[in-house]
Amino acid sequence: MTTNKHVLSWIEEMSSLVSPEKIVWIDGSEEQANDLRAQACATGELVALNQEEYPNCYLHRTAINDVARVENRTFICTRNKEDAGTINHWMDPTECYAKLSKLYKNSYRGKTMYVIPYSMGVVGSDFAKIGIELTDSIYVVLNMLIMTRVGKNVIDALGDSADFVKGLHAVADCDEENRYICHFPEDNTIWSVNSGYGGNVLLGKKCFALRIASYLGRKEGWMAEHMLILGLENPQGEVQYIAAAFPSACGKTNLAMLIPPEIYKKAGYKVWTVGDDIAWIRVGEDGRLYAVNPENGFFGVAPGTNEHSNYNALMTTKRDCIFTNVCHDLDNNTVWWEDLNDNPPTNALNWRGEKWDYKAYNKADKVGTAGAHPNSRFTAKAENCPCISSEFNSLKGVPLTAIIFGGRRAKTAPLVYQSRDWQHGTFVGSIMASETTAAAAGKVGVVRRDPMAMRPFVGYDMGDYFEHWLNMGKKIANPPKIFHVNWFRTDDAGHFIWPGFGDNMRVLMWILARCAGEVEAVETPIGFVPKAEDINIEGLADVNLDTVRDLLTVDKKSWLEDVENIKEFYAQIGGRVPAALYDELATLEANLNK
Ligand code: GTP
Ligand code: SPV
Ligand code: MN
Repeated sequence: MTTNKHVLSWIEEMSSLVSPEKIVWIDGSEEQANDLRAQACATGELVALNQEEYPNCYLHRTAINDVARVENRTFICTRNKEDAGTINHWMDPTECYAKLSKLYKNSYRGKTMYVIPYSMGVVGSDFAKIGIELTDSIYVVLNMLIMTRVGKNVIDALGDSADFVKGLHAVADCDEENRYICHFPEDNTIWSVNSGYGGNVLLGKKCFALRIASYLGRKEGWMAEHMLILGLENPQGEVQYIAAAFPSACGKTNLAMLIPPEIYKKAGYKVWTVGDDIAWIRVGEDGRLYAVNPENGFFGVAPGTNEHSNYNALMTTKRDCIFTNVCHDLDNNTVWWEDLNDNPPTNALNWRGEKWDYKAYNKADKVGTAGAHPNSRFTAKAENCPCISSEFNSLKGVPLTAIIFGGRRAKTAPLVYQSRDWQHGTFVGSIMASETTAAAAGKVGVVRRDPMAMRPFVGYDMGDYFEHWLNMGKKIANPPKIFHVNWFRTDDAGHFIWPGFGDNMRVLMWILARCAGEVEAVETPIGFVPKAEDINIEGLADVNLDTVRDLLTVDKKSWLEDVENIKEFYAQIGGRVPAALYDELATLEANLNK
């Protein structure tokens, strides 16, 4: 496949470590993919679904102890500990290579080593970066074929260059106690061992496109962010682009594919999806920010996806899709998950592969009783999405009008507010907080600070990351305006107050009106909040002006509690938090005490 000596000698070194029976290059062809699917079906690694209803769709179950990213086993291995920062787990690179080498040793014995050359970003674009992943898992190969651009043209684009990210993955024994997801940003290297779950093993995604890429972005003057990208088209056919960072399982895929409410649809508004998880962002010649989605597919949360909440995502999963850890309907050989519809299958296997009784479902113990795991996923091709943007394959990216941060907060954060400028916007991103979700192992529903939704994904010191945001601001002549949203405020009974999903478009419309200078706002201690009457609620049954007022309140007492928590968090990040952000924090506190 290649004569590139950097590639060949690295593969030789790795294969002498893991000792595969043979080595197979993945060429991106449909024949080869079909072959691998057949092999995986023969061993039970994949289950072929009802091919009439779900053409080219498959079901996979991971090990029961391996269903989400493992943040406490994720390491940034820089030579100096300080460069990884205090929020990341750190290991000395030499020590880490030695430790993991023992786990990799002969782990491919009797197995095939698959070599996956892939590009993050359109091959030939200035944004694009190349990786090669070595894996012992067909499931990983088939997912990478959907999530990235794979094939011979990638190897051709690499030529003789040594500039590629070296990824080594082994499911090995899938031993939880010896599971490691390690990044060596100074060596362009990722080592992942003892997991078979998405975010731990599809190395192009979080490992490369965020952790390694954020490190490269700082060095090279661009940004790698945990953001969706959408285009909002008005009835005149003009499209404005918005990027939004929400933590894992907090609504990126849903917002990226939203269907406008009837009032906007009728008027001719449309929403187009450029990306649902990751944005690579550069300053364009016109001084605006341009964003691309480096991925080629969606690795989306299945539960909650239905005809009403996210019709476009549901349609995207109807062909060429791999489902992971969902419920298997044995009567029809199809898939099911909680909130897909009100008809749970009566003859089914749950995500563990056990006979499942839907009547035993108990919201308080989803993992134990649900048909589908709360973090069960679909891997679907972007090109199969009904609302995929015509700019999806754009070489130069799309210009950003607005950046949105958002968290899952039952209280405190209002439905939407606008920052005063880039520096204040950076501050707003840096103080983001959200309740934890099933996307990562650990307790669910605990509020933690998650700056820019990047807490688990920054490949270096968090304070340096904030500084990089501020520095980027100085290079952008026409910066996007920065906002914060919260779809998840609850009433005293714990129900979400805002209808969310498609109706989030109502908030986007206010955001774009602000960017165009078309609407006034109310200045509050935290930033600009809409006048309640400026959020369009026409056609909403359960929301009136008072509800909106409620959603927009800024409660000084709970914000002052937040300020104390932010001080602790900044202190935890340590000495590299920029002084400008401490100034913003002091301003916030003073505003609240006024
Ligand atoms: P990752 O893929 O983990 O990065 O997640 P994501 O940010 O793309 O989240 P996704 O859109 O998949 O949504 C996760 C969960 O949040 C699903 O269960 C959704 O049903 C729910 N959700 C999404 N948007 C909304 C909303 O506007 N309101 C409410 N109440 N729930 C939402
Ligand atoms: C996330 O957790 O933010 C995801 C899924 O997008 S994973 O690929 O597992 O990271
Ligand atoms: Mn994500």
